[in-house]
Amino acid sequence: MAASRDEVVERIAAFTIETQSWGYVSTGTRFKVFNTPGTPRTVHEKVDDAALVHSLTGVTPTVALHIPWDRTDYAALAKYAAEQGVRIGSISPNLFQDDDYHHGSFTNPDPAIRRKAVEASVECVGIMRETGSTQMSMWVADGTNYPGQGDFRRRRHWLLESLREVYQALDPDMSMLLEYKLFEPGFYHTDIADWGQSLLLCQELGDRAKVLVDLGHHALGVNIEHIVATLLDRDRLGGFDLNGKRYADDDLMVGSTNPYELFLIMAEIAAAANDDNAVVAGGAREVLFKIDQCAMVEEKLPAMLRSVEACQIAYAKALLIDREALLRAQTAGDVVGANSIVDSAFQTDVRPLLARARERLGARTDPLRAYLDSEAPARRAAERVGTPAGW
Ligand code: LRH
Ligand code: MN
Ligand code: MN
Repeated sequence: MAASRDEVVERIAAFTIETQSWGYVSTGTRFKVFNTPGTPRTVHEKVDDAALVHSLTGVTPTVALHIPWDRTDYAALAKYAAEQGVRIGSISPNLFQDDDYHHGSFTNPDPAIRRKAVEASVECVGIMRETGSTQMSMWVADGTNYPGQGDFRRRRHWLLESLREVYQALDPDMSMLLEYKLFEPGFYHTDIADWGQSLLLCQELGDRAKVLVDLGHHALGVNIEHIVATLLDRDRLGGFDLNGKRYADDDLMVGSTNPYELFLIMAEIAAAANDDNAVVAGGAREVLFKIDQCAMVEEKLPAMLRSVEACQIAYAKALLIDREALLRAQTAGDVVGANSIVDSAFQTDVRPLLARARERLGARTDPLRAYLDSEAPARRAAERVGTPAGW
């Protein structure tokens, strides 16, 4: 049976999504960064925007930070966030923006640079303690552009050694989510190129190291839902960086061009959450759903609201798949029937269910409309004069 409408409402109300500080500022492309009025100038204003999104949607209680983009007095920021009604979520060390990382961070041939990268990451563990964060979201930007530029196995040993030191610095209630990326900034190879590379490293690190799946970090045509199912089955799915992909790491609004893919990914989550045999204890419930999108020409707050809704729509539709009928069709070899069952859940308009979930949460039934009709856009634009914060 599919979940009843009431169950869907309940589960959508309980389904939380993390927004990210860099999604509230102007990021753009390498050709031009366009600003929009009301862009935050400080990390506190980024938190204000995250809090506004949470008050409108009721489902985004945490905001992810990147260090040093968000360098500040962290204990004070955590207190400030709590006063605004949100918490600090995952923390990411930036191992890519210093000149020292010209030839890599954890895999740099220079041991002093590797040490610097480890120390920058261990500093993030301290920030996690100060802010109450329990998840380190780790992306290693290392890679090469040309054959011969680096020694794969030597680099792998350095990578593992560095990651191990950071992992061991985590408190017992903290976890490391290890992201992979097919290309960029390295175009010949990246040191953690795919889920297999990431999984192997996680297995070598320990149980609290899990794979983070960024929806934009795959080649076109890769079946991401199959990767998700496999990781769920091994209890190694740490979470998602959610965004929309047309070509690669486009960081567009979630589900904007590929809503079916997002739905099929959520279908794996919904199925695993229902099926104790498929998930090692607690697995599905611990998955982090983090938005990782960048504003190129779009207004950031509306874009974030669209993305949150896209996640909710995909999850609600996934919950509507009639699992028993699907199992019967699969068992009977009814290919078209099985596919129709999945598709008919996707075709359902779940927006009325989302509105009911928001009512239950005391949020706005149409968050985007409520934001656009409020005084917030004009107030933010009037108050936030001066230089906007960078990433
Ligand atoms: C890398 C990435 C990673 C970073 C973020 C800014 O492409 O997806 O998650 O932390 O972008
Ligand atoms: Mn990412
Ligand atoms: Mn990315």
